[in-house]
Amino acid sequence: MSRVVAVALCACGLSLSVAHADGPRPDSHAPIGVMGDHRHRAGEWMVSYRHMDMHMSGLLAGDETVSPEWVATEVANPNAPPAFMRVVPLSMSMHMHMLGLMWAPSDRLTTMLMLPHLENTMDHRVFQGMMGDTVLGHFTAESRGLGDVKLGALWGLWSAGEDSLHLNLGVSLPTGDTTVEGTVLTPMGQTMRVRLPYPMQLGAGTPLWSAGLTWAALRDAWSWGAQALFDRPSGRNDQGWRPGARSALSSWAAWRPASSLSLSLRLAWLDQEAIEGRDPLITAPSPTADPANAAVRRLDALLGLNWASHGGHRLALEWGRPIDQHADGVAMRVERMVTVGYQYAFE
Ligand SMILES: [Cu+2]
Repeated sequence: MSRVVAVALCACGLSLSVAHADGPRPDSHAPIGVMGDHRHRAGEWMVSYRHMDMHMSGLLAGDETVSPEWVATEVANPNAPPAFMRVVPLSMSMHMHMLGLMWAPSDRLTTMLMLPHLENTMDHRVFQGMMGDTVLGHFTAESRGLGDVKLGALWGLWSAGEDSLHLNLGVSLPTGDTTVEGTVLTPMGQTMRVRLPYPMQLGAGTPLWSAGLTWAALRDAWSWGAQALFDRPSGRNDQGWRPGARSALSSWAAWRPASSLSLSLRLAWLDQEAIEGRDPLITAPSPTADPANAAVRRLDALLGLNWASHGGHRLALEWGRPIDQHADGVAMRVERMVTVGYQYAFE
């Protein structure tokens, strides 16, 4: 968190020093958690770096918070035996470093490339034997590496004054590993090396197609916009599963207290469907190893800050937390998310 505060203070300090100059509008880009939100002029390039963190803690069944003991004694294991989920995730941290490249061959078309590197850790509580709520121990699983590389195109559909609408098209390539292993503790007290559950895998193992629309409008001290994005997997991967379809809706408004600084509020809705198929090597008696448990819905509220300089440099920060979340089965509860980013545009 201290890194986040440092970037925020830095951004504020820099904005005050150039507050009376006329640079690019900070809010001509959406809050930094939104991807594919802006196009570039013909011949313009942009490189970017984002650090995205998400922290999950506790468990959700439907709309209710549930305890690890309840999961271990009441939730049926589809890979039985054991009959119940004896290995219960307590918390998960997902860190993503993402390098981005944008280039506009024309005023109408901007192309994008995104390279993600992921670091995931998940803490577990293991309950002893086949039943009861005696705790046997704890372990942490980790995975890290390249995620799925994404290619995108933004096609201008309409613009009038400071209002614009574009089409988002993209494909993510199956560059992330779907066979990541880790060392786990079993309810029988053995330490084993196994393929880790779905949320710890680094990619989809199959291309995901995405399509959407982004609308943005700028006025004097205000701006606002909205984006709808839909991801669909092309088929099952070599391990026998595919991620569920994903629909994301986002809308934001930003206010400029100074010419180079904007503050934003965003609401983001996510609908993630269940995994289809299953990997026969993912068999842990754990909620994260059941493909049905990937189905979640969430509404997040996020506060953001954008700063833009003359020379094409931008810094941005966005922090948020869910205001409503639902799991079709049993899922981890999202606590908070933070994105910090740097962008540099040049010709
Ligand atoms: Cu850009």
